[in-house]
Amino acid sequence: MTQRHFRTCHLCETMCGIEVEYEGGAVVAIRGDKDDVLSRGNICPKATGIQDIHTCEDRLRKPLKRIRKNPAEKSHDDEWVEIEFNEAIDFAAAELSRLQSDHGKDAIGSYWGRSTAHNWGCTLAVPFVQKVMDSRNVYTGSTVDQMPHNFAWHHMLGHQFLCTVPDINRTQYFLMLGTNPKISNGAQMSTGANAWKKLNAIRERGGKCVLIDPRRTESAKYVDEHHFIQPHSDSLFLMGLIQVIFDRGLATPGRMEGHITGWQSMKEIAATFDLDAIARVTGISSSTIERIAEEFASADSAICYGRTGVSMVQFAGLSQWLMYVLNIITGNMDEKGGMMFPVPALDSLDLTKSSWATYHSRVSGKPEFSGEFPLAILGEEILTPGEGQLRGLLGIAGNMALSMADGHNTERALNALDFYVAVDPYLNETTRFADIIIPPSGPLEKSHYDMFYHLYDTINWTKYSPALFVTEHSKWTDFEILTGLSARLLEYRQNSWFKRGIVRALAGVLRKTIKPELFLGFGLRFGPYGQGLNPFRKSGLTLGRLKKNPHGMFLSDLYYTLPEGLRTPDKKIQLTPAAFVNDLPRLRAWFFEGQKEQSEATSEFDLKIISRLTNRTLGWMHHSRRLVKGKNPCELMIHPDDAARRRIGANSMVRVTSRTGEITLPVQISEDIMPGVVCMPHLWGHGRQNTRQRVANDNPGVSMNDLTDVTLIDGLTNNAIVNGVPVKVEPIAIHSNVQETHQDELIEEFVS
Ligand SMILES: Nc1nc2c(c(=O)[nH]1)N[C@H]1C(S)=C(S)[C@@H](COP(=O)(O)OP(=O)(O)OC[C@H]3O[C@@H](n4cnc5c(=O)[nH]c(N)nc54)[C@H](O)[C@@H]3O)O[C@H]1N2
Ligand SMILES: Nc1nc2c(c(=O)[nH]1)N[C@H]1C(S)=C(S)[C@@H](COP(=O)(O)OP(=O)(O)OC[C@H]3O[C@@H](n4cnc5c(=O)[nH]c(N)nc54)[C@H](O)[C@@H]3O)O[C@H]1N2
Ligand code: SF4
Ligand SMILES: [Mo]
Repeated sequence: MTQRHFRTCHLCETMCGIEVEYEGGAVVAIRGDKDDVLSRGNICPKATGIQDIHTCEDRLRKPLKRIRKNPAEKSHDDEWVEIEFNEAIDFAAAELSRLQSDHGKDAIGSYWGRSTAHNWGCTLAVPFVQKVMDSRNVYTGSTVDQMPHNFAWHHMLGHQFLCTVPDINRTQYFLMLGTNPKISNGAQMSTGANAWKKLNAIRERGGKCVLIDPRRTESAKYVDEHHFIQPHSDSLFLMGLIQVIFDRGLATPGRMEGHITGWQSMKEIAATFDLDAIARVTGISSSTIERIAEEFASADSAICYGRTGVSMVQFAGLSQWLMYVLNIITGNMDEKGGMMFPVPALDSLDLTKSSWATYHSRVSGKPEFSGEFPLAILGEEILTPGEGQLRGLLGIAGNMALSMADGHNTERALNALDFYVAVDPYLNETTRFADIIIPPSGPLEKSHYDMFYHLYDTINWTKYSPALFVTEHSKWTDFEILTGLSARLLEYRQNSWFKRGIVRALAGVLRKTIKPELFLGFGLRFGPYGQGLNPFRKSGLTLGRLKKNPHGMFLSDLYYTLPEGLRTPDKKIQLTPAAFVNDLPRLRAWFFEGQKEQSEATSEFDLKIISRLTNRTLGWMHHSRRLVKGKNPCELMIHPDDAARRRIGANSMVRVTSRTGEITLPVQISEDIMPGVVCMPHLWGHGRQNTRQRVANDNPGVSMNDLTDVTLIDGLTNNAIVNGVPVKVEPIAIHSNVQETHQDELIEEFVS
């Protein structure tokens, strides 16, 4: 007889409710949970892939240890042997401790990829591991993602996790830059896989949606207007809007009156830009900028929101700053239908750091941000000899050989490590460089709570999901592995057998009693909605009560939290933090003082490549046969004019070259991409030697990050630039029976 289990899909921050139909230990089907308080039955196809991951034969169930053919160096001919978990943890701790005692604290470091945040065992273990490792070498996927947002929140609001979330349910005007919610399902805006329905609803209630993107994406169907924009130039478009709003007397602080500093200087800064020059650079006419500014400022409520298209580009820090400025000067910060701040049931803000430039990196002097360095410098820290060189790495939950800019550089660095322990369920493109891989239990074998993503809630709600299947492997969640490793590291650091014995005994007791549920129970009880110690407050939240609500609990709509919630020293919103103002000369030099032209005049790389997500895939989910079946989506989208100019016909294969690498892939000629820009999916490029991932390797695609450049980072936030990277595109062969006459005509036209 089949049974049903309800949980949250942990694959992305959208947090949809899923219903898993199962029989014994086998999953029969996965579908949307229509009673889930957030998603109400909506899911995307990716959720159904979880059953493939559950049964995937290549998913590691035991740790793998590398046996080197040649003890002096790693090779892809090395063998892997299975060992027990305790032995693996002990070995990893011994090797990391040895490196630290021989070469100093910073000789070891950690890297945390995106699955860290999707996995509460990992998220909870971060502070333990980092405290025990006590190294400045901390890297995460955030600096190839949303770090510029955190940077702006830190400087403007006082904390990197004071996250603004679009109140999409109530807004009347939604201006989106560099985001594709139809496919991503809403990033930093958790809606439950129905962002597109929410866009429709805005228009149905008389509101308006505007999208700014160099590609006419799948989301363009759900908006009133789409405008192409030249990559990297969003901050100028935003500056234009701000200028018009100030000029026309449309600026108003609204509810935040008296709680903002820098109003006059922001007005003066905006006035120094020339709107016609902005229009030339961005490709959006000044009359359109003026109209959007007026509409935005006069709407009953409005939101300017952007995601990776304005964070993984040049001048990302400036774009984030100006998006928030736009919301603030139109009275839409912490206002219904504007940008708001969720209040999660488990409030962890005080447990997280927010700092900038309190120390700098060894090789290129990059500032820390909230205790981490940009991932772009991981390679140089490993490859540059000298005191403090990074020699040992604990790599968790990320596949940086495919996801970090300049995959070749990443591979060189990983290969050069003296010791690398990966905590990951797969032997993939990144973990194949490890000395040991420790695999955590599978997604259905552990409990789940979104420790992190409730920061992006569009309603205040909460949900806990127990493990569905309890197996032998369930004992080894990420939390168990990482706390076990921390305990063993601490033990190795003691200089006598006696002290080691005490640490081991203590850690043994603590590890038996401290489970993620203990933190959650405590956090919920003493959190904003909690019961506290009052047994008579029956409405208060406790873990027990939450467990009785398998579809989650609605807590409230988003409500006002400012100015009380501000963390800036003067308790005011900072409209013009020095960090941003000081970055403006760089922007001007690039776009208005000839720097861009100079760099392009001497470059053979005359197109810019940007990334795209696809509905059925998400990095590591290429292990799911359900999701990757059919045609591989790795195609280079190119505008017909650009194709014709290069004699590229439909069905061609093309060679794409950049300063760092070269890939070949088929083209897709389309007017949906703007001229001068090409586009391809990222996180592909499987089929590499010594990986154990048959499904992904059968459908390999090519890696976009074999083209991107580790030296390209936003000069202010040090976030990687993986969008708008200069490339050259050439045809390899034109298919003999090209039928597209339009193509042929265009080719003729350009050739003659
Ligand atoms: N299906 C699927 N969904 C996912 C994921 C996945 O892998 N697959 N990943 C999840 C994760 S980790 C994230 S971070 C989110 C990302 O969520 P989104 O940011 O919403 O999704 P992207 O497709 O990265 O959208 C970025 C858009 O920016 C555009 N762009 C590129 N350069 C520029 C520029 O200079 N200016 C402007 N204005 N636009 C630009 C691109 O064309 C693209 O449409 O998605 C999440 N959801
Ligand atoms: N060119 C280009 N590059 C990009 C982007 C882009 O738009 N363009 N997007 C960037 C963005 S937004 C992101 S988020 C990153 C994503 O890049 P990554 O963070 O590298 O994400 P994935 O490729 O999905 O790899 C996830 C890894 O976690 C492992 N894993 C899965 N589940 C678990 C688990 O429960 N525990 C542990 N320990 N490991 C697990 C998987 O096996 C895999 O190795 O890519 C970035 N890179
Ligand atoms: S959008 Fe898809 S992958 Fe993301 S949580 Fe929902 S079902 Fe899962
Ligand atoms: Mo991401």
